[in-house]
Amino acid sequence: MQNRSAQRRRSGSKWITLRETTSDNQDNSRRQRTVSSNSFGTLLTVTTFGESHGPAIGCVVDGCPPGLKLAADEFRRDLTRRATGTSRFTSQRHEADDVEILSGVYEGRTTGTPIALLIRNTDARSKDYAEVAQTFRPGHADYTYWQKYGIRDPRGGGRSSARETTMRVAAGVIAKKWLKLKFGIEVRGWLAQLGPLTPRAFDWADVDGNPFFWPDAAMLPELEKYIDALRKSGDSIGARVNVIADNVPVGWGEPIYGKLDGELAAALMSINAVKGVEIGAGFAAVTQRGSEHRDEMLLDGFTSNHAGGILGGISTGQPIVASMAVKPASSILVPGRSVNLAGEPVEVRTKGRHDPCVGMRATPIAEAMMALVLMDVWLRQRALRGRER
Ligand code: EPS
Repeated sequence: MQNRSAQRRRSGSKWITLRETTSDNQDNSRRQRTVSSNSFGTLLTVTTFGESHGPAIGCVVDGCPPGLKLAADEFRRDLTRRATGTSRFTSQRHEADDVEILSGVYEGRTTGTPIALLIRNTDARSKDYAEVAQTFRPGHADYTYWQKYGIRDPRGGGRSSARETTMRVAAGVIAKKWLKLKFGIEVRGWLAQLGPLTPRAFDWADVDGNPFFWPDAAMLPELEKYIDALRKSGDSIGARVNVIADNVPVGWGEPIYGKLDGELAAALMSINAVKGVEIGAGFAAVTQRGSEHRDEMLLDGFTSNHAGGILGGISTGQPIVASMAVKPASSILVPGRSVNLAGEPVEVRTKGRHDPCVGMRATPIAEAMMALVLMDVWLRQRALRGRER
């Protein structure tokens, strides 16, 4: 068996340690008892599967109570909001994103058994990834997947692709519907910052009327110009997405280790490219005084919502407010230094159909994750208190 530092010395590179001999790989597979993390949730669990360029992607939603009306065409709206190719400002991959309900629904209603959803990939162009297969895109999960598993599907980023988020959105449609019907809960998001640009006005009516989810329609020409120039330069940009849930009853979420804010942060942070999450005032709390940050309580309610609707990990009855930072995508045309599989220095330029701002498509994904967390904590609240609310 080869010793890793000896291999490093031989390849002359600190990056190449895992493409080892066959006997090493066999040894690794015995040693690594990895726990898969393709599922989340406690009483409402979601498991996603599939790769960006595989035949299909899918999910299993388990724990949805019986009796909810559900039809395949109900997934259309949110999947289209998230999809690529719906404007010139996103990746030009054109997926049909047609949902097939494979199980868990009978005569148009959920049965309480696992709901399996499938979407076939119809527009993968794997030849774009021939070069990527031999290198690590700087800033991409190419490198860590390869080191972790010793093998990776490089086509379209494989499992690490934003394509996976399609199934989060599909699962989220079920949770959003349930929460709305049962409690009137509305989960909505918007793009709160695109690179240096922030909205100067806010109107919910504007948010769904443009491909940016931007709440200030008067600024759209500015955004379009910005993204057009960015795309021309071959670069990408980060973004901030805000998401809010209205009408969440007081008392949901667990204390201590199962805090609602902790679960939300984990769920949002699990979205591809998310590098930061804030709840309520978030990092602004660092410079606030207690007298400013606290939300005073009057007979008719709280005077403010710096807590983001959560105190002690439990919902206050105020809107739940979260915000996330989405990094600029690493698949860009601007050349960057990296190494190839042989441990040699290379210059990487990523060709293909990529997003200049992945954050632009993240609003429906953030909504879905928040809805799934809320439905899960409600199921736990019902189990704890033995009643609907
Ligand atoms: C993605 C790269 C592109 C995007 C893809 C996410 O994939 P491809 O090169 O195969 O076109 O189009 O986004 C989707 C397909 C989607 O449905 O979101 C990436 O590297 O994450």
